[in-house]
Amino acid sequence: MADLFDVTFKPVDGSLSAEALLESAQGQDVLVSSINDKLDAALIARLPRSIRLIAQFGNGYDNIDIEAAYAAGITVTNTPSVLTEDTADMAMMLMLALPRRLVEGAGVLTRTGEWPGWSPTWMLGRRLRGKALGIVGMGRIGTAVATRARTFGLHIHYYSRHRRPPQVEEPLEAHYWEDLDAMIHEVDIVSLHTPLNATTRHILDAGRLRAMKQDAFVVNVSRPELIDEKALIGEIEAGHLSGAALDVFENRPAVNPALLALARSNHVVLTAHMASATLEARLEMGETVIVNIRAFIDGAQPPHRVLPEGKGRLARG
Ligand code: 8YV
Repeated sequence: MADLFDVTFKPVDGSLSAEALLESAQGQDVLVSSINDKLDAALIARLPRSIRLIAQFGNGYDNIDIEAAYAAGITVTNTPSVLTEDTADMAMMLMLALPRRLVEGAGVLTRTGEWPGWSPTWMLGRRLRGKALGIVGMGRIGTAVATRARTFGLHIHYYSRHRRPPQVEEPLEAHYWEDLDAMIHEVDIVSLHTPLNATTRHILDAGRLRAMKQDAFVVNVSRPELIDEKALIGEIEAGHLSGAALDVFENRPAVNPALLALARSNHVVLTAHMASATLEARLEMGETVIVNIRAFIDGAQPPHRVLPEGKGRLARG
């Protein structure tokens, strides 16, 4: 970026306060944001007029009020595709880690050092093969997860706004559910791969969590707000759900102490928002940001423009 543009980098590899962000945006044409930057309507209204493009470094863009940016004539772009495979790997890893007691088993050697030695009943987990996986959101990442899961012998079920064509469904032998509630009853694992917006916030609410099978579990590498986290904790504590494997949690970077306690008692596996954290993904995300900026500056339609719901691909801000 520094070779191509006149760039001001933020001093730290973390979050900026709203004031610091606004200050750093002074005199700039483009703002490169990430999930940590809360660009809500109030902040967008205060951005300097010079900002014409918000180039998100990330696939998800729920930190940005897309409607407000559009109304202000600011183009928004994201970096889809380049983190699909890594994110799907992480979902698969979490899906295996919980029933096969990976964290607990590794901890015996590295944390407690108290290994009694092998026995027939030592560290019994649950088999993944043959279980039913319910995928919520069968977009790029959901489909990549389904492809992996099928290879592991899981039966693929999915709920999505739109049914996928036979070319997608048939190789996966995927069963489409029009009704999420109906799917929830039937599956052993629910994995979330849908963007966060007003309709998907708490898509796994208390009622749906309660409706899941008793020994089912939840995987989330998407956004924490898709799950009613308090209800999830309550259901696991009450033994109504066998657990959860989560890469994301509400009120990040803090973690609810009750969730940590469940992780310590091995009902929950927690990783720290690292599903797309590979060097390759980060480099490709950066390259995608650059491509979006270059196209925009050259007066072309950036390839990964994000538009508000209902606005056509060719609509311009
Ligand atoms: C990113 C993510 O690392 O791209 C996304 O949607 O959740 C992450 O994996 C992060 O959002 C960077 O902005």
